[in-house]
Formats: sequence, structure tokens, C-alpha cells
Amino acid sequence: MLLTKQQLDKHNEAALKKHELRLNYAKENIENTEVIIEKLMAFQIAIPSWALGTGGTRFGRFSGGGEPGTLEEKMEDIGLLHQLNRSSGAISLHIPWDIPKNVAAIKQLAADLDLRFDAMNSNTFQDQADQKLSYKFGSMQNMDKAVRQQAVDHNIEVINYGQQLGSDSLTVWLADGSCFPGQSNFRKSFNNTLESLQAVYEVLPENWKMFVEYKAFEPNFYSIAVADWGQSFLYASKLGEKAFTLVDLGHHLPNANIEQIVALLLNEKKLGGFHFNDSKYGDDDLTVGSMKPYQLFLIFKELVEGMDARGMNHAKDLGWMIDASHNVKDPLEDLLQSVEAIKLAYTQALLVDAKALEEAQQNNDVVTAQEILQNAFRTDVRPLAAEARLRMEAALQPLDVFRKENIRGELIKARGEKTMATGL
Ligand SMILES: [Mn+2]
Repeated sequence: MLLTKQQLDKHNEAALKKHELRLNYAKENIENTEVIIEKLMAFQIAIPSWALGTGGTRFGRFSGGGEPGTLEEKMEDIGLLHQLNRSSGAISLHIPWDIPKNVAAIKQLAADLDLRFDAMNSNTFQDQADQKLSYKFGSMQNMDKAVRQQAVDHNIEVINYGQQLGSDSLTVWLADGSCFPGQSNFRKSFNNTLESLQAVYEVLPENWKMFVEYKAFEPNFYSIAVADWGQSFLYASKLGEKAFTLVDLGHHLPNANIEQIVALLLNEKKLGGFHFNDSKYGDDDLTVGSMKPYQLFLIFKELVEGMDARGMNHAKDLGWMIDASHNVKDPLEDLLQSVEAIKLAYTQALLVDAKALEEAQQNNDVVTAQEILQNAFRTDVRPLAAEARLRMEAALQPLDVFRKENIRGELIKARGEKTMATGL
């Protein structure tokens, strides 16, 4: 379901006066607001198809009702988010959960909703009903060549679907690893995984990128085939220039300095993309910015500085995606919050006075360096993000509109109380 222009206008008109007051105040305190607003208008964050329903945990799932049951309904939900914030104009598909039955119709629907197909995701972390060989002991690292070949063939199939839809990247996340010491040979696992990734890389289309995602632990708890950024960097370097490391914020060991990892990967031209989420303990998949907004800002500060140093386009040259899901919030409200948190952190990073910071660093003026960062972080940039939305005919206050228009209630009416969105 989409809202009518009249519905959106009604809410924006009601909120306009307050917005203008706040915007004028922000403009008095922030330089280059026009440049920032334009950058915000260009910045899009892809939504993964699996974040639209209640994620659950291994202990249980509490469905909220009205969840999308088909690829078309998932796209409609993202179309609605995009209408509300004009910043969610891409969907990331997961195969086999999202195999398009009618490619032409799906492409038409994407065009109608103004959505692009972001990175394609393969799945060798679970066994499908019609699958010949099991991934219980790994896919690309498996000791059995036939299982490895099956995983390679699956990834090639995912690329083929992506090509039909107009995607231009493949994300490979492997659950492969071991749960106990002695269970597997680290060198053999690495070499098997590399050989399998190479077989996929060989058929990667010319204009495509391949993202190698790492994760410290889970579902395997002793070793993981691609456990950290160094290992991902090793694979990506050996594969070639179309292969990159993908950083998922929740996939590090506690207290890892993610901003430093990002800076170095960018420096080495090996940072491909991002999966945004937040966490307190592990891969908690919580709403972006809900736990560590300052860390998110520091990461964006490195992204902006590193991309500017290489003359990269902030909006287009890296893959931006949310990867989160959990049990207690309405998934669409959660995604609106996440997109907003990303845009605010990005905006604050744009406020950092790079020249003054460089000078402070040159002079070993630690206090000034900290002041520069924290001044940017403590500036309220919400009116700029709202203004960017207003200019794109989106909602000044997306969450407010979502609630006042009773969108979840309407979705439940249309789809029912008991629906299931993901393949998990
Ligand atoms: Mn991820």
C-alpha cells in the first residue's frame, strides 16, 4: 500500500511551521547547509528483504501481523518506506527465499515503486527441501568436493537471477567453520573456501562486484571460515579487483575499533559495502544507532574522509545496506528509525571540519581534535534530514505518519494476523 499525495501533504502541512523554525535555527549554526541537504537527498540505503518481518531468536518468534508473504509484498513494503523517507530506494534479495517467478513483472513493480535491486545474497547456511547434499559441515569449505561444487553452483544461480533483475553485486556470507578444536584443518578450510570463491569469481560479470562478508562467530563457535576483516581482505585480495570486503557492524568481537578497520580498508581500495545494525553484546541485529550512536558517527567520519581522499561519490561508490531484525518492534518502524540514524550520522560526519582537525593532529592538540569531533556529533542535524525529505516530497516525520495513518493496521487488514516474512 502507498499513501496518496494528499495524505502526505496533510501531515507535512501540519508539521511545517515547527520544522521551519528548527531549520532556521540549524542554518544559523551550520555552514554549507545547502550542500549537505543535496548530499542527503542523494544518499540511499538498501533494505534487505528479510528485515520486513519479525526476525525472532533461536528461542522464539512473535509475529506482529500483516507481514509480507511474497516478494511482491516485500517490495511493496519497501516502496512504502521509500515513499515516507525517499532514502530507501533499493532492495537486497536473498535466494532462494526471493526467487522471482515472473522477472518482467518484478522489474515493472520495482520501476513503479522507484526501487533498484541492490546486492544479491546467496544462502549456503541452511539446507533447502530439494537440496541434494547437506551444508551441516560447511559449504565452500566442505571436505567433500561435491558439496563445495553445489555451493558454487548455487552462487552462480544467484548471479544469474541478479543479472536478470539488474543487480550488480553478490554478497557471500559463509556460516562455514567449526564448533570444536580439531574438528577441521584451518589451512584446508581456507584453501577450499578460496578455491570455491574463485570458481564463483571467474563467472562474475564484468561490471559486478563481489562482497566477502566476515563474522567473528555463530553459528560456528570455535572457528569461522571468514572470521574477521583480515581474512576477508586476504580472500578479496587473492580473488581480484572486483572482490571487496563487506563490513557488518555486528560481526566483530566486542570493542573492536570498527572505524579504524573501515579507514584502512578504504585506503587499500578494498572496502565494498556496509551492513548497518547495532549491538551491545554480539551480532544482536538491533536498530542502527540505538546502542552506540557515537561509534556510528566515528565510522561515518572515516567513511567521509576516506571517500573524499579518493574522490569517491558518497552515494554510489559503496554499498549501503541495513542488516537487522529482531523480535519486539514493528519491522517497518524499526527500518524508518535505522535509515534516519544512518542519515544523521552521515550528516554529522559532513560537519567535521577536516582542515581544522588535520591542523590539530599536526600540532598534537588532542583536546582540540576531540572538541572538533564532539561538536559535530552534538549538533542537532535532524532539521536538515527533514528538509531533505520535504524537498523530495516525502514525509517530514515518517514515523509519525506511519502511526497516524495506521499503516500496520491496514496491512493486517489486507494480509491477515498470521503471516510469515522470512525463510528462517
Ligand atoms: Mn550482514
